[in-house]
Amino acid sequence: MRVFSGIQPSGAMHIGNYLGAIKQWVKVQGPESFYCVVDLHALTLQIEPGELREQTTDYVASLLASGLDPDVCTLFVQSHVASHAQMSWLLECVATYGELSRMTQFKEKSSRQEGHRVGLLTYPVLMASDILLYETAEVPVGDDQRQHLEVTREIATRFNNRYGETFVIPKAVLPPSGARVMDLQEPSRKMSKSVSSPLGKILLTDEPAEIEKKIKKAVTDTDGEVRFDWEQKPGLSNLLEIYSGFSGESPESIAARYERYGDLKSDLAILVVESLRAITERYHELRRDPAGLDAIVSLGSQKASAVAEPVYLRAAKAMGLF
Ligand code: ATP
Ligand code: LTN
Repeated sequence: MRVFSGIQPSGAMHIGNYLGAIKQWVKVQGPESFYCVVDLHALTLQIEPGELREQTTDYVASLLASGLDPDVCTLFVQSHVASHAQMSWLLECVATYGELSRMTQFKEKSSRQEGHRVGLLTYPVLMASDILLYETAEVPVGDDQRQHLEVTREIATRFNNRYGETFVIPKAVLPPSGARVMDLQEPSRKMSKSVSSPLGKILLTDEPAEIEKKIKKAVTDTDGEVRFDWEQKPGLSNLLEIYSGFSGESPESIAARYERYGDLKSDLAILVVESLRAITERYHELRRDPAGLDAIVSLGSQKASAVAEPVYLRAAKAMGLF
């Protein structure tokens, strides 16, 4: 089964990224899995060149530390494979302005930024290109990417109808728990690299004391009953969801074991610290060997190009190029 997914190297990785996406990537990885650090996507928001370069390597290290095995799957960097940008132009001439301007992420991010970049609008087309180039069947992502997957399917279907069968129609695959981890301070919105405050998100690289502090200070409610109920108790339900994401137990059965918020928070802090400990240690080890990381992504780009280029050429020919 061909699998593709990507993550932007902008801002440090948080447990929403881990539970919503990376944990599934690791679980389903195999010779047909392609995972990509999407540095071209990171250019849609303000980022210093040096920071982008540094974070791209950080992300490669974090993904390996989380359990991706370069001997099993293909891990690479988007800008190293030219077909992504090339395919994106072709698909910009298939996607419509209307469908792109209706995207929730575009509306949110463009309203926060004066003089926002055109890339913010065309972002889902580049994402569709990423996915379609690999004849992808399944895309493991968090809930916030569902809408982008729908547009990908529409663009692919429109292309196939207009120019002949060219693309496989992919589908999103969401994890059973942790598909939408919320901000610890504002549980009405998702934990986000670019929007959440430091207290609102737990980073993969946070020290144990910081993790404990953030969980302790997480916003809950005052009625005191431990119950899984997103409507009435979004803050507490988020903590139960995180617990479930790390332990595999259902949020309801976790809730049944606790009478007090404080006890739940203490145990959750221990669970998160323990779950992230091995990842953090491995990350620091890998980060000390930048040449080793370069070698991994360089091989990854070669493997990715070999799959993506023929698909790009097929699409270009179908449209009348060459
Ligand atoms: P930003 O909010 O700044 O756009 P992000 O935190 O959403 O960034 P991405 O690189 O865009 O991070 O996302 C990488 C993967 O992590 C995607 O599959 C996305 O669905 C998933 N993801 C991101 N945030 C969450 C979250 N809060 N809960 C679950 N999954 C998430
Ligand atoms: N838009 C995604 C990142 C992304 C992606 C992809 C995810 C870019 N290309 C292809 C899955 C498949 C996000 O998480 N913000």
